[in-house]
Amino acid sequence: MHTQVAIIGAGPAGLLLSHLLHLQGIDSVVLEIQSRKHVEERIRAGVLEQGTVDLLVESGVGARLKREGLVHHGLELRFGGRGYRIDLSGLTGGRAITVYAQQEVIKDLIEARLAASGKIRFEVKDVGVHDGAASAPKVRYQKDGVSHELSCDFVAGCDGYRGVCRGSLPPGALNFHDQDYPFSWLGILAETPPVSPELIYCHHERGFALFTMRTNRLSRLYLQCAPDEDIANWPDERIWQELRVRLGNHGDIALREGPVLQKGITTVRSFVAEPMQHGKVFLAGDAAHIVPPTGAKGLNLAVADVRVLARALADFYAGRGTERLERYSETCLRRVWRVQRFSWWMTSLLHRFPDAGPLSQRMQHAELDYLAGSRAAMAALAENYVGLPFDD
Ligand code: FAS
Ligand code: PHB
Repeated sequence: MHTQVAIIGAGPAGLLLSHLLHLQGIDSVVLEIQSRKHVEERIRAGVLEQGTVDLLVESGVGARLKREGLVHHGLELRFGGRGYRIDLSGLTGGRAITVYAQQEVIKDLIEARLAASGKIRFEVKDVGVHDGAASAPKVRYQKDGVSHELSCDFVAGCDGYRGVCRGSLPPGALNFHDQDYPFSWLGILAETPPVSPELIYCHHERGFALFTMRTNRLSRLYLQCAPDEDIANWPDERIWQELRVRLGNHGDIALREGPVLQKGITTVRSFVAEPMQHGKVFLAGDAAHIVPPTGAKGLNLAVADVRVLARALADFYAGRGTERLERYSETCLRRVWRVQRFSWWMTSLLHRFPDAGPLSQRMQHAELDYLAGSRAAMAALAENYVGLPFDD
């Protein structure tokens, strides 16, 4: 079987790419190791940048997002016993973020692909990319015990951090930049109203905490924990107790407990693979880069990558040349490093570093104090948080 673009991975990067290519009349096949149910129920991101929302709406998959998404014009930083609101929209000429769960974006994209007879192969096995540098790459895979070979013009590696595409490239083809942070995030999804209508990022001597949500009845709550933490050490009541302590006792808000529907621990890492292309293989999203979740950027960066890749492939198939394809990596990496820097900065600002001495703790407080009192500093945070405008 032949297709123009073989897409590995049905996460936000792979599905949105397949959708954007379809709008340009370009054929693709999406190969996914998990089931449809699994990818539609997997709990991940929750915050969409302005540019991500605009692209989903403009490309025709944003109707439910517009109806059900929670638009936030601000967020709160909490430290030293009080809260400071960052007026995101006021500081960015009206741009905002939207709280809408990643799995809802996935459901909307799968629905749109299948309604347009899009080809998504779920529950495939042993996916392998071959001849990625040749003129006609091939992707081999197993489905229901049968071997398949998909020939294509291009391969889009949208298979996440633990996928196969990055590893399918010849040794030395890519350089890697990697940094693990000395902590992880323990996250829960709980059936309880959010403590506040906007996100609250807490810096506390016992560690970072984040109070976010999915809906007006579903809260998403995160605690900084040890990098090798065992979730078994965290019964629900200990999680609630620790959240309460880090939130602090402020008359205006109260954390109400509720049934914990899901809990898990996420690694906090910065990772970049350069370049993001080799031959006919193009990496996008978590397959090429991981950002610490503090800046809420992972999903949004995946969207930014496939927006660039879809335009470059559209140029190629429309006979407008290969210039955008040749500049794919350079174009994406400019945004990737800006977003890496912002995510590292938010992480450094708000977490407790186990080995930090009194001097760096004072510096951290001075930075928080400066931020809380400087419109210019708040504007820099706001501009990055709502999402930097797309370069092209
Ligand atoms: P994904 O990992 O989402 O998708 C890759 C797909 O490829 C998966 O479906 C996988 O099953 C499939 N795959 C893997 N190997 C394969 C193979 N060999 N063959 C076929 N398919 C294969 N980001 C934000 O922007 N905001 C947030 O609030 C936020 N919160 C997060 C919270 C958590 C707990 C986590 C873990 C991440 C969070 N992120 C957040 C980041 C996250 O959203 C990712 O950046 C996003 O899922 C990246 O999308 P993809 O690149 O499509 O990769
Ligand atoms: C989330 O809602 O899951 C979320 C929000 C903001 C972050 C990270 C995660 O920085």
